[in-house]
Amino acid sequence: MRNRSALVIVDLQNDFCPKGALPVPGGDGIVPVVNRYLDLFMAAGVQVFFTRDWHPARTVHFKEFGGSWPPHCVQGTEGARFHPGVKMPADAVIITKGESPEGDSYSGFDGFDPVGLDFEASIKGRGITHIYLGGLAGDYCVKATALDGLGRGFKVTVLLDAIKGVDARPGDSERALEEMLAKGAETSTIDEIDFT
Ligand code: VGL
Ligand code: ZN
Repeated sequence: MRNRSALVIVDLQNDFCPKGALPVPGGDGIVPVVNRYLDLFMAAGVQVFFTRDWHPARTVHFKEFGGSWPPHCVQGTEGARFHPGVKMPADAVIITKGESPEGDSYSGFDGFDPVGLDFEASIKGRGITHIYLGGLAGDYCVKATALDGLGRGFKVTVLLDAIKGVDARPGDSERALEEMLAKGAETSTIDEIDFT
């Protein structure tokens, strides 16, 4: 049922796009299809969520402080803004994650909505049981969000044409997808989308 569904676009932010601080190769290539999904889901009355990676300048997530990554998506910077080509619906709900200086927070389920509800509470409160997932990076935050969603009993459909992986090791995206499928995720592309 379409109103038990949500479209969740993960971390489609400047720093994950070419020229950003932690670029996903071709990451901005998903923007046109994400806009098509937005049109389609909005027309069907489906609630849309955008997660954003939103780090303090000093966090154990960054290499300099013991983590894995160059500084990226620092709160309030241009790199942390959503890609300017995304047609963000006025009633989209933004889920903010990665604010703690003490953790990584890859999953959207580590994030909070604007009134401070965690993502699970925020979607459950809206009666949502099925999430359709797109965004960046396919082999990190999209994967983590999918696995958390499945683990919490949500139906998860990965939008294959609206994700893009880092592939730090060749094959990471492929393995991420296999793991999501093994845990029960379904997949779709824009031409196959069916809300019934
Ligand atoms: C992400 C690495 C570090 C992501 C966030 O959004 O996939 N990846 N922080
Ligand atoms: Zn991050």
